[in-house]
Amino acid sequence: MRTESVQQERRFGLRAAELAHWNENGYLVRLNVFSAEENDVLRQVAEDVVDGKRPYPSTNVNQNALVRDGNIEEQGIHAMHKIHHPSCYCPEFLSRVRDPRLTDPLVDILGPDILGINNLFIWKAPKIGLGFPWHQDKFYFRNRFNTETTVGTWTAIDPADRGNGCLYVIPGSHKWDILQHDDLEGSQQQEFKLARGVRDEDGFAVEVPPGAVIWFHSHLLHKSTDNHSLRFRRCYVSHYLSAKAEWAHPAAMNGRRGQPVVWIRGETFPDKVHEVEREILPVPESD
Ligand SMILES: O=C(O)CCC(=O)C(=O)O
Repeated sequence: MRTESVQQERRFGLRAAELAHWNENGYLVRLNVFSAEENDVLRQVAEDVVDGKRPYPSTNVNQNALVRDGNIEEQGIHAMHKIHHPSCYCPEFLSRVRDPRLTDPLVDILGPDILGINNLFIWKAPKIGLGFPWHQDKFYFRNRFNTETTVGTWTAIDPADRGNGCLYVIPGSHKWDILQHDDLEGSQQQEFKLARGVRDEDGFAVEVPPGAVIWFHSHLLHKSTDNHSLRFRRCYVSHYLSAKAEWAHPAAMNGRRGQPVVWIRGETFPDKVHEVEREILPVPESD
């Protein structure tokens, strides 16, 4: 379906040096992409969801595993891990997920026709916020889509550093195959498995100020560490797919209700992933 008849002007596309960095390393950082005021809007909406001031599917509101498992008592955002798919339920997140400052660079990597396949606002609470083990996003996304790469974007809401659990990457690992991923023991969010054989000493800490964005390839090995500081480490993550990608299998298409695919820009194609949401979704009555 043709959604936009005119070629969208791109102010924020990748410069040659950035594309070269992407091709060599599999990730890219830009500073000052979003202002403190803009990020504060997202932070406030996310807090309103946690405080029950916004309708939101309760299944998409996930507590920190230590709180969830009864090991620690915390309230409000101190008890939180993430809200899932906020762009489906909150207009402020829908406009952020489509913001050209996030998506113009994607056109140079994925082409002009782009879908959103996952997004999450993450709180890493002071002292108890848990890290994510080494993983490659494609280990998960390949169960849903056939495509060379999806692209993740990671926006810092707070300063992210080694103390509060910033992102670590292994530069160049986007050229590697997808590794085996093994289950982890102990209290963690149980969303991610650990990529086998990865060495911590190969990781590079991507410390960034608020408003910075990291774009990353779906083969790129990345992780984050626990928050040992007294500060929050919040971020907003959104993942994108070319609209020329195909469903991995019919069940992936049929299972999309829990994992909505959102139109971002450009066209969709009837024989590809084209079952997309364009508007804010209703929150089920039971919530
Ligand atoms: O924000 C983090 O700490 C890690 C996020 C991450 O690894 C992911 O979304 O794939």
